[in-house]
Amino acid sequence: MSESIFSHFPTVKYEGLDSTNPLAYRHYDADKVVLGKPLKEHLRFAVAYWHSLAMNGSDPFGAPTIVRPWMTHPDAMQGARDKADAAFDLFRVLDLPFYCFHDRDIVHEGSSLSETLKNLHTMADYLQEKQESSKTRLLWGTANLFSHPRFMAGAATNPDPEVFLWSATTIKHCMDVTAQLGGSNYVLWGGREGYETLLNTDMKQELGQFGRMLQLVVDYKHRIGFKGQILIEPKPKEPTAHQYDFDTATVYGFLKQHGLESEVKLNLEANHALLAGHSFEHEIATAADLGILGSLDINRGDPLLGWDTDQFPNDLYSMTLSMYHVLRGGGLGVGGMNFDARIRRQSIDPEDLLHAHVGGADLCAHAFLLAARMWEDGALKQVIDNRYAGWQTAEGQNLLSGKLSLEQIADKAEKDNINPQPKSGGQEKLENLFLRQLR
Ligand code: XUL
Ligand code: CO
Repeated sequence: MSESIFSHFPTVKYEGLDSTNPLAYRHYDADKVVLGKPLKEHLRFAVAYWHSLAMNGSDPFGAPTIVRPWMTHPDAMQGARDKADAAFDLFRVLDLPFYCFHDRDIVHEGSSLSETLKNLHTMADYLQEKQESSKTRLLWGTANLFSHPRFMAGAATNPDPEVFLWSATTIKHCMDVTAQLGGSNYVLWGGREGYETLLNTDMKQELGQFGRMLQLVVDYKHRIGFKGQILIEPKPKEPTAHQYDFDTATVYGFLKQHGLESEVKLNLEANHALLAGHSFEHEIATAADLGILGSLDINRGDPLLGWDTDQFPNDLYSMTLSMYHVLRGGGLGVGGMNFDARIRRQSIDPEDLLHAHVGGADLCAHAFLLAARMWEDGALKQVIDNRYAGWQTAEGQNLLSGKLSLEQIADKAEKDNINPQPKSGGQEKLENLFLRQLR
């Protein structure tokens, strides 16, 4: 176990609103009991290994700017261990309860499938050791089935069955490792599961393969007795022009088609919602209503840019609405809030990572506390209940019961000489009501 770039930082503490310490939590009071349980159990924050430990700041126009010692180690396996040491130091400093990883974040590929899997299991054993002396646990594991060129035409949806085989094998081992480390969830983000042009794509064939892979995953979960949730992470575009798991509604249709809607939930990401032309709260509310709200990837996009910028969140308005719908949906259960966010290319100091997470955790905690207060006082719910109150009357219920045919409804409407009057939606008043509570 080596010293790392994070070893010398003290653990970030909650110091309250009056603190002027930039590396203190001002809202995230982990043990504060809200709605019957500690804040940390509602929020279940996680650090994303790929952004915080593996990302090097390179972009299509320039070389890496973020160079960590483990990235240049001549012995790659020792580099992977040094990276894990740094990861657990970072978790200790941030005092956050969970982390998430892809196989490729924790260790490099070998020269064959077997060697690649051996590397994975070697590092999983090392992470298990690290967890023994840490409070931080695994929120979810996943497989990177998109970076290597073999996946350029997809993983499960690849025209070549050998790539399907490779992917299925990788997922099996990543699920084993996730179970070994006590992960609460296993995530499937369809990296390159999509297409660029119909000139070379048999969409029906590809979606059939995609459904088969998901069924295999669910069957295996039950066979090994994995108690966690299987989660799909929707995203509409990038890297492919047409990603198959477009948004919550699309994925729900896919789950229904394969009879898996009670087996699989969703991991929703704020930036992906934006790319789909939705808001984060829309995606959360939709999933909550469909009973498939699983976990969240917390970040933000840039509305001026059409790609996944994965920035740390800073919009209290949208995050509070999002948290409100998490509460309305009954909370995240064994899901959590993973900071699928990265520091900018110019933020090259280790300390930049700390500021990013402290700000993100505080923003979410602040939003959650505000949403909890709104949920408890019930004013917003009251407005909506009143707006739909007509449906609670005997007449309203009758319409929904299926007892009346279209002809009976038409006869009755005419007999009663109905004359519905427009009513204000009161949007501006409600926006003021909402804004006034953001303090
Ligand atoms: C990509 C993305 C991934 C998933 C995990 O946009 O969000 O990092 O969260 O594969
Ligand atoms: Co994500």
